[in-house]
Amino acid sequence: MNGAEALIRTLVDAGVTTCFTNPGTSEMHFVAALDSVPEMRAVLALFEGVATGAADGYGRMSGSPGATLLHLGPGLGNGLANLHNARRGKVPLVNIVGDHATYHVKYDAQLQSDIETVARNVSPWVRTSKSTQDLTADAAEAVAAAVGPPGQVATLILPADVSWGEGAEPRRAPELAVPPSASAEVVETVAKALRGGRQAALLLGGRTLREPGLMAAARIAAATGAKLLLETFPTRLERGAGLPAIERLAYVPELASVQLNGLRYLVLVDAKEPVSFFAYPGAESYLVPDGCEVLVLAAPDQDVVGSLGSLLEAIGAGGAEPAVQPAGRPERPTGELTPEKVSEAIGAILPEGAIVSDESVTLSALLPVGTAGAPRHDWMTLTGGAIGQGLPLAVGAAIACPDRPVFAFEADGSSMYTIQSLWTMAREQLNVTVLLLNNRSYAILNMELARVGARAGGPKARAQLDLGEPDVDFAALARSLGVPSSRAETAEQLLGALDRALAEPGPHLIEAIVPTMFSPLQLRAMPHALRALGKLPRPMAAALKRRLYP
Ligand SMILES: Cc1ncc(C[n+]2csc(CCOP(=O)(O)OP(=O)(O)O)c2C)c(N)n1
Repeated sequence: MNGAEALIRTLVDAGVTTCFTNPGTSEMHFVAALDSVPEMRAVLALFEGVATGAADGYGRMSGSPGATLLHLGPGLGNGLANLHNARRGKVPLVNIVGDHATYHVKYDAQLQSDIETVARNVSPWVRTSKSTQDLTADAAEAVAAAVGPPGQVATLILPADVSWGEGAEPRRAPELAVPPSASAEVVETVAKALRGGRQAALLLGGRTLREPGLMAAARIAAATGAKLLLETFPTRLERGAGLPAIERLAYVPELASVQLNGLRYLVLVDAKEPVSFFAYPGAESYLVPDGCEVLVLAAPDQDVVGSLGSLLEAIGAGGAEPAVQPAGRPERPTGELTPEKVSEAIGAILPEGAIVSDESVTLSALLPVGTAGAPRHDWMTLTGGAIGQGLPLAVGAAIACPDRPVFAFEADGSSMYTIQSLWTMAREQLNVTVLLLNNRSYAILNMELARVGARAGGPKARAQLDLGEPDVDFAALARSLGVPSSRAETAEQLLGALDRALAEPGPHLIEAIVPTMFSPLQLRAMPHALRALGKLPRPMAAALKRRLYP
C-alpha cells in the first residue's frame, strides 16, 4: 500500500468516514487512493472555508470527527475562520493538509509556506508526517487527539512523497481514555452551595446541552431553586417540546449582567466564565458580578454529564420533576414580513427532528422564540463569532444525518463568505432549506457603531455597512449554483415556500426580504437604554431584559 491508501484505511477504521476536500497537486495521491477505500466518502467543496465548516457541522451532528483535505498553507489559511469556529465549539475535526515532497522544501517553490504556523492558531495538535512508515501512526494519534475530550482540531500535514511512498500499513487508533468525573469533594462543595438557599446558577455548555445533561440540570434546579443558564453560543443544543427550556446568556453584556446580577454562586459545567464578546468604552469585560463565587463542577476534559449525574445524586434530586417546555406552535402569520413574523413562520412549520444551523445574526435573538415549543430539534450556533459558518455547517450536518431535515437560517452578509456551499448542497442533493434573510445590510454593525461610542457615521462609514447598490439577487445566485429558489416578501409567500421546500427532497433556498431589526432612532437610543438598565432595581431590569431579549 502507498501512504495515502494506508492513511485513508486508518482514518476509516478509526471512525473518520467523511472527508471534505479541496485538493491540489500535492494531494493527488490522496485523491487517487479514495477509490481504493469505499467506506470513505469524499465531498468536494469549492472553497476551503466550506470544507472546514462542513467538517465542523459533520462533527457536531455525528459525534465523530469529519476530515478535510486542504492544499498547503494557502488552502489551510482559506479555511481558517471556520476552523476557528470549530475550535471554539470544541468540535472534533481532522485536518489533512498536503505539502510539498520533503526533498522539494529546500528549493522554496511558489507554494512553499510555514503550514505549521498557520495551523497552530486553531489546532493544538499539529504534526508534519516525516515518512511513509510513520504516517498511519501519526494519523491514529491525530484522530485520538481530535476526539478528546475536549474535541479539538488536529492537523496532520502530509508531504507528497510521504503520501506516494510504498510500504505503509494501516494502524488502529489507540483506545480512548475514559475522562474523569468530578471528584466527590467537588461534588459535595457544589451541592452545599446549591442547597444553601443563596442565589445560585448553573451555567451549562458544550456536551451538557443534550437531553441527559439538560434533564439532570433541570432536576437539580427543581430540587434546589438554582437558576439555569446556557452559554451564549452553543455548539449543539437539543431543544423543543418536552425538553428543559433554558435561558441563553445574552450576547449584549448589559443584558447578560442583568441575568447574572445578584448571584452568590455560579457553577460552571463544560462552560467558561462569562465575559463580554467585545470590550466597550466604560463597560466591564468580566461579567461575573462582585461577590459571586465561581465553582467548576466539570471542565471540558472531564465526564461532564457523569459529573452532573453525581451532583444529582448528592442532592438527592433524582425524583425531582424537571420543568420542561410545553408543546405549542405560533399561528401561521400573514401580511408584510417582519422579523417577528419570520420567527412565527418557522415556529409554525419546524418539523420533528429538524437540525438548525443558525447564522441569522441580528435575527438570532428572535428565531429561538417562535420555535421554543416546536417538536424536538437541534440548534447549532456561531461558536467562534467568525461569520461564514452557517451554510457550510448545514452541508456537514445534512451529510451526517441524511434522514433529518436541515435548515440554515442565514443572514445575507454572512452568507456571501461561503456561498459556494450551495453548489455542494446541489451536487450532493442534501435536504437543506436555506432561509436567506436579506436585509441588505451588515445590520449588527450599525448597532455596534452606536455602542462603541463612535461618532454618528458619515456617508463613507455607512457605505461600509450597507449591502445594497447593487442588491444581491440571492434567488438567481442559488439557481446558478444548482439550488431551486424562490423569493418571499409576505408571510404567506414565506410559508408557501417553506411548505414546498419540506415536501420536495434536495436543497432549496428561500430569499426572505426582511426589514432590519432596529430603526435608526432605536439604534441611537440603545446605548443609553442599556446603560440605564444596569441602574434599575433587579426585578424591573430582569422584566425589561426579557422583553428586549426574550
Ligand atoms: C470572519 C469575519 N469577518 C467579519 C466579521 C465582522 N462582522 C460581524 S457581523 C458582520 C455583518 C453581519 O451582517 P449580516 O450577516 O448581513 O447580518 P445582520 O447583521 O444584517 O443581521 C460582520 C461583517 C466577523 N464577525 N467575522
